[in-house]
Amino acid sequence: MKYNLLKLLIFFLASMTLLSSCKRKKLEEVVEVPLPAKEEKLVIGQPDDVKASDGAFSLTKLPFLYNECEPNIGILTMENHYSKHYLTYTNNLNKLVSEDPNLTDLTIEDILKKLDLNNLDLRNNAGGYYNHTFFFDGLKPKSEGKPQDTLAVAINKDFGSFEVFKNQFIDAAEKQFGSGWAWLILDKTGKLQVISTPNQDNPLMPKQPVQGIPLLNIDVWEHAYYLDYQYKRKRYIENFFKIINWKKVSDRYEEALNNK
Ligand code: MN3
Repeated sequence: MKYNLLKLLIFFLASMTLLSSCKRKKLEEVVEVPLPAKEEKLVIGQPDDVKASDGAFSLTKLPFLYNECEPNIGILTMENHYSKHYLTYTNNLNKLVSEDPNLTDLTIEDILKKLDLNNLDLRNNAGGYYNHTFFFDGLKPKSEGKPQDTLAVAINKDFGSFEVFKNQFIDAAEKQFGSGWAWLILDKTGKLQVISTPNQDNPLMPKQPVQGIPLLNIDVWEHAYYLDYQYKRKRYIENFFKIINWKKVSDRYEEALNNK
């Protein structure tokens, strides 16, 4: 009797041990993931360390660190956008300018205004340089929310209210098919308008449906938001309103009025 009880106890303990080792094995199989190789580790530098090639144009200084617009624009998106995409447009433009004597000493605005739209290399890279410089200059980690000065008055006058303007801007940016930009501009009649442009085109270029002086822009190429928002472009555009530098936009408006 005693012997049988001992046997039973041994059998029970052995079963438990076997069961728990099986469980452990199963668990190990499920959680085991390959560790990243050393070369896959991400290195994120500083915006000030990024330098364009020698030439007519340099990068605008990013007015904040890569992580400072989080969570509205993530650190990886900002780093890629500034140090890879923007840098490439700038270096390409410098090369094109160095090869074409007609472009020597022109401002970027003059290059765009005199552009031959059939010159796709210059159109894409001069556009890309201008649009990105303008975009990064207009960002601020903590936005004022909305303008408070003469621009605010003009927005109320031309759109009816800030909310109407905001909805129009979000709509234009969301509906721009494929890659492109949405803009707030001052048109030739002195009226504010919301427009969008495809690819790297912008409202300074010839033969645009609406030409005008840019005041605010948003990049809706997928590289500008896809890591953070995937297909939810509208969420990105809505959150963009949390990082607009309205003081900068107002300064641009005053300058545009003075230059008209
Ligand atoms: Mn871009």
